Amino acid sequence: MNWDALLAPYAQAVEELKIKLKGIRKQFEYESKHSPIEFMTGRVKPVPSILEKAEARRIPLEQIEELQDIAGVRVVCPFVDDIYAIVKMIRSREDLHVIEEKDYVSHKKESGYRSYHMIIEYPVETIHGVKMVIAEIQVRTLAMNFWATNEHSLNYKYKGNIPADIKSRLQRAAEAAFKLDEEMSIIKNEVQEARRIFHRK
Ligand code: 0O2
Repeated sequence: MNWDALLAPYAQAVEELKIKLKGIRKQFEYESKHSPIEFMTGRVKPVPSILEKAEARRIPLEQIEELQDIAGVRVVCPFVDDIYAIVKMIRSREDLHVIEEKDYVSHKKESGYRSYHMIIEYPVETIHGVKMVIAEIQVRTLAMNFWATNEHSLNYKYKGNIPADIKSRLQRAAEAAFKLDEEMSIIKNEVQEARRIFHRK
């Protein structure tokens, strides 16, 4: 398998999507409005993780492109409302097509995971013409991201079998993150104004 050739359009999609999302953030800044984007990251799934996921899902190598998160972009927002603002913006874009949405913000996963996932189809121009690439956009708050990043590391460390005591602490941490998002939403206007004053300095 020529992984470099296979993954090249995915890498290009990730870079282009990151630039476009940065564009949204900049526009909000120019208009000195609250930006719903705190930061974003993107990655192409490493080959060993692709192989692991394909094996777990019994996807043969020739159909590897069925995996929907080979290209992944993550948008991290200050507040919960911002997630839905971003989702709306992504839905209305003409340079991509949303094919599936998973709202783990309103319906958290059993693990305690919260995030909004959008599976999109994105056209990448190649030397052979347009290639439609499937990518996953994850939209979450800073608090959700903090929780998910730590849980992901623990899952990696314990190879998916996190001990029960740590699991229950993670459940409590997920509840605390939820509460934090709720409290911050209530004082959102105050925080936004403080941020604007700070940036004007
Ligand atoms: P990595 O290392 O982030 O690439 P499904 O069949 O719908 O249940 P699917 O198709 O994997 O599952 O999609 P889903 O649920 O949208 O999850 C895909 C990605 O979401 C994961 O990618 C994680 O990034 C994130 N995610 C989902 N559930 C959890 C969770 O419980 N904890 C954390 N920390 N992240 C989660 P990968 O491939 O697992 O990993």
